[in-house]
Amino acid sequence: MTTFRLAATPFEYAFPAARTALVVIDMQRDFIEPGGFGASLGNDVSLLAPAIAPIAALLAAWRARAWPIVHTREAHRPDLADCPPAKRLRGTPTLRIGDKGPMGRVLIAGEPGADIVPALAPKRGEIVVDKPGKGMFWSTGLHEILQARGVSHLVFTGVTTEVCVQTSMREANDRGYACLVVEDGTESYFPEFKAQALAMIAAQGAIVGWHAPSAAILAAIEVAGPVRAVPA
Ligand code: C5J
Repeated sequence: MTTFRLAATPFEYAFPAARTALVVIDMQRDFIEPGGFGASLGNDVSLLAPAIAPIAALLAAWRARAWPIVHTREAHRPDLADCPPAKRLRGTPTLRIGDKGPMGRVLIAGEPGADIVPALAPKRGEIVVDKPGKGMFWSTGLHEILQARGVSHLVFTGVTTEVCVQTSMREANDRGYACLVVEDGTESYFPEFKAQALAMIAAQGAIVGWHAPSAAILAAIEVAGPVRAVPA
């Protein structure tokens, strides 16, 4: 199997073709568009949009090679049985999880706001996981799905860097995956938190994992990688 190599922080990242999943965390309307959960917490949601184009480019590359892709959504059951009061009642948002807003009930599976933004909509055959927590392994069965497909490496994108991306990456690192986060494929409502999360991840000899720009990943796979045509 081909192994791809790229310059990353804090040192070279090597990943095997086909055993590396692209993970897109929570690129949902509720976080990215006005009127959703992110806005209800007082955030400037426009800060997340720059991640969309780099993620779209990586999705195209992964799809062209038929490599595994995971999309997550932070989304709860309509009866909120999987939303602990400690989560729902925290803070003073203008809309709480489950409340009705301009994009339907906030962070509820099946509601328009819980959908992934159209530019990054999942395609048939891609793994889509609704997660009730910030991390992608809590109460999802995703580890078993990835193990069954032989996935050993994860390339992370999505929002927000220091919340659901970092939590998921730490959970993945503990489960034995070698993880890289894409610098321009992740954003935060707080640019300084994004910078700090990236620094924490790579510190101490990649204690959680690596980070690199999307261009470095695309260059590595386009130079070395065979492209397989995949029927739509
Ligand atoms: C947050 C997320 N920030 N997807 N969720 O509550 O990062």
